[in-house]
Amino acid sequence: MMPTPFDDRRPCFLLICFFFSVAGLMGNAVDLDAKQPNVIVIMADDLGYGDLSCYGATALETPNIDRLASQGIRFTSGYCSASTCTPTRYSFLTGTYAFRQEGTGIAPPNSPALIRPGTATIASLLQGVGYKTAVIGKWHLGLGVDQPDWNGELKPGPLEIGFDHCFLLPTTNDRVPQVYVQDHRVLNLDPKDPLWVGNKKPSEDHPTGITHRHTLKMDWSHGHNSTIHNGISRIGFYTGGHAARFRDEDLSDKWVQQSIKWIESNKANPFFLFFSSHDLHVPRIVHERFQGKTSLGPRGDAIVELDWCVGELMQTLDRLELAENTLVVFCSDNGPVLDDGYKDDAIEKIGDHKAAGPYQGGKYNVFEGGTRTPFITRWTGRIPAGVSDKIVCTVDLAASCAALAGAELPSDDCLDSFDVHPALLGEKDAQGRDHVVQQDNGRGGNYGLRAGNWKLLRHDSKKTKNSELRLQGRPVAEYQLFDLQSDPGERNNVIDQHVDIARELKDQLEQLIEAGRSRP
Ligand code: NG6
Ligand code: CA
Repeated sequence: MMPTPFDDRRPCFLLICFFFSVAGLMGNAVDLDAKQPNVIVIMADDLGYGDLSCYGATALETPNIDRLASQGIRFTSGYCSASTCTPTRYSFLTGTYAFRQEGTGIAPPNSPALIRPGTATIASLLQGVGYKTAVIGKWHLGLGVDQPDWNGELKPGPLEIGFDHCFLLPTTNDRVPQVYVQDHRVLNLDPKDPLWVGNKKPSEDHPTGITHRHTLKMDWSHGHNSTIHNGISRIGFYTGGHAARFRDEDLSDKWVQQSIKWIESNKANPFFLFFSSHDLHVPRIVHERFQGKTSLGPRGDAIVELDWCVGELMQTLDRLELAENTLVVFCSDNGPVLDDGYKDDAIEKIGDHKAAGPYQGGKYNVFEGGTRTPFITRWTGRIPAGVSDKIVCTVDLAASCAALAGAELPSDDCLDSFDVHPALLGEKDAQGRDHVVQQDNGRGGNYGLRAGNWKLLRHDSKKTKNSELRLQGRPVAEYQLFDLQSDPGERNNVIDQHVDIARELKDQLEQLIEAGRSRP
């Protein structure tokens, strides 16, 4: 097979150095587009707009993420496409809004793979143009055909949709089981102690968060009362697989270690790493060295642990001299929630901290707080430092990274992914999106449409979670309209004053949903 120009970076690097010096002497601009950048997407879990010091938090400090922001672009209108995890991850990877696909709401422990093999993803597009690709961290997009074969081959999974390597927490850590999946197998599984996962109590005497509540190291507040592991009861039941089970406290260390190892062995190629953190999802059990580090309790400590992970990854890029050829994107999978099922003092210790910043709502709803989240891009030497108010969304990363890597988008995939790479790179006069659709959880839920400074809410289900309206016990109107310029907190519904605008936006939203795609 003919070597591609990217099989070995050394000659390429020398050539570029030569090009740089000649171009420098001639005073010409260098076309960096010619080189495929590495891409690292760091996705936080349940991190709100106001949870980082670079986004205004004062109750804690996030020096590493702040440094990333100060060296790159901090977006003030950066979105994830849904206010729960599974649909945001689905749309980030596939470039298609999750509401177009049945069964993409929060995935249960035994969920089959939600992204069908053959679907183009950000990983398969980059892999197709010579990238090495890996996902390390939380998956929560299902494994297997009908359900995961925990004791056999776990496929299809990431390796069937464009990843060369995966090292995963299969679902989310408040769901069973607490084991790592490495490529197609549960790591360290002893065949003599098979792993069983189910949604019914396996035997009468199986200890649960209800029967053994007094033994728990972190009590539950709602749900999360089934099988106990590491002193924490979870959603769902499991038995066996004892040698494979991890300690919650070690997740971040393990993933950072695995990521560093993988970057080191793949640095000769262009690479794409999806670092999928579990911080600050429940149960918020951080490593001992971060426990008690903030006044906010475990939720704040988890933000500090996340910040540490980002610092380790940045240091690795510096040490390997990769920062100048690596686009780092930092984002979140949905907005914040305080009590998400465990008694971890998140509400009691919140003080003046505003997890969603100036926005209303958070996880589970379509107010801005649900999807407008921290969004930072950094590419040393390529991205000018600054703050951007351009609208960008995690669903755009597939098309944007494909464009940067020289991969062509298939016409019938990545149906909602816009190439906004000029905005992501802070290029002069670059435009972001002019609209973005927000959803809560899965198909058939509620929608938000932000277009310019207008925001239309469509509550099909007539109820909303985790917002001021719910807390006040007030019903939610089917349609509401807000002017985000004067009312970023979405408190003043102006639908009756702007009937024409509301009608236009209703039509636009309906059209975006019905058309089956928004990318031309
Ligand atoms: C909910 C869980 C919540 C969390 C969420 C998924 C209960 C009562 N609540 O059903 O704790 O796990 O699912 O979060 O069980 S996400 O960030 O992965 O979408
Ligand atoms: Ca989440």
